[in-house]
Amino acid sequence: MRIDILTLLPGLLESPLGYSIIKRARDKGVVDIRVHNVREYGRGSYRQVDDYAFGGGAGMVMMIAPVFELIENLKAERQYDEIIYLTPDGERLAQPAVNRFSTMVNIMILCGHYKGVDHRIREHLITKEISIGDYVLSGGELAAAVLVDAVVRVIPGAISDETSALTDSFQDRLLAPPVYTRPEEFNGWRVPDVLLSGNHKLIAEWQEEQALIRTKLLRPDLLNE
Ligand code: 6GU
Repeated sequence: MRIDILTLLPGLLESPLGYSIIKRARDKGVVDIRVHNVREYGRGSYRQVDDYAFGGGAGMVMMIAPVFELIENLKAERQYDEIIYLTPDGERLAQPAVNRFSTMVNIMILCGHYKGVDHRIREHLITKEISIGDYVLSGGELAAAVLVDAVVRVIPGAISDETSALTDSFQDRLLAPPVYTRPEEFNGWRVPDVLLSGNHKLIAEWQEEQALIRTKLLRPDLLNE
């Protein structure tokens, strides 16, 4: 899978995409992530990428031409399954969309900044608008890191233990059960006996029950979807 990310702040993205599962997936060739600096397509000797909003109001708007040119250059090289714009007024991201993105061949992600991008980009080039939650970030970069992390970890081959991503919270619409490791007792706090029993059927039943209890308690909304 190939992911092209378009941003005004490439530095903000490179670090979060350089560790752990994403780094290993990139090193293995499971995913090819390219970060493109929109400023390289900026106008004039100052490489201008933003301008005042028509109609007034505070805040700058990302200009149409630099973003258009970069997107068109990329589209000339390959076909994109989805061109995603990250914006707080997009569709709220959840696991089903993440799983769908993970099956795609090429996706492009545009990070919004300032007051956002000229709306004509959204009308004519963007195929999907995504938000990562009901709060406002300074730009789409951290949202892009969240989206890419979520997508890459479910690509087959990204995680060595292939069942691991499937046992994540949300994959079965349930929160994950609690987990423990050694020692069996710490400060008098014991690991639940069933997990030490060696009875795999009993353990699986306990984990399923815990997942259901925790979902009912913490996220009852997930059970009514
Ligand atoms: Cl995708 N972008 C920004 N700027 N803020 C957000 C967001 C995205 N998702 C939630 N808040």
